[in-house]
Amino acid sequence: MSLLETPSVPDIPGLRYLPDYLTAAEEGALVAAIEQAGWENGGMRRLVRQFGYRYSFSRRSMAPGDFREALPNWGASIARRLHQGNLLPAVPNQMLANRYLPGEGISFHVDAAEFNEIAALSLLSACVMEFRHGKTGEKQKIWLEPRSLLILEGAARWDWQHGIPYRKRDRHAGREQLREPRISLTFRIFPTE
Ligand SMILES: O=C(O)CCC(=O)C(=O)O
Repeated sequence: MSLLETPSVPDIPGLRYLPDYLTAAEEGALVAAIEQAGWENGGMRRLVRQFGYRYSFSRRSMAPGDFREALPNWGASIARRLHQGNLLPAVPNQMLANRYLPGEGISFHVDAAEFNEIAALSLLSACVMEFRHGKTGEKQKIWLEPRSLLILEGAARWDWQHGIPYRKRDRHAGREQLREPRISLTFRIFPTE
């Protein structure tokens, strides 16, 4: 394998990758529901829409008073499924949709400390997600396919930053893969007790 290719799943403790977590019909229904809910221009280089607790990107924090609305039914059923399938320790009460056009990404970051475990669904397009260890700088990559689920807990959640490079194509499986518009749906738990 060439050095430029993306290995399948990196060996990072606490990282779990579940391909085909959703059916194509479920993916289509989720995309339609998100598009109908509409997007916010949060001043970032991608569109977002938050549901449930609203994290303040400008304040970089969240507090109990930041609860706005229950998750809509279509999100609540995925949230329950994540908990019932033992993928998350509680039913997530925050959901963030991100919309990336080809060329857009998200800088390396560790999610806000107010949340604990994270689950992220990929919809519509594949892309590379990169991981960078906070202390050693070691880098790893994962190829996120549409309809897959990524779980980050433990070291993968706290010791490694994750990000999506700002570019229009990724190299995977020996060839250049053009990105399509991609939506991710991130489920997080804001402990309230
Ligand atoms: O788009 C993704 O899969 C990841 C999104 C993310 O890292 C975030 O919302 O903090």
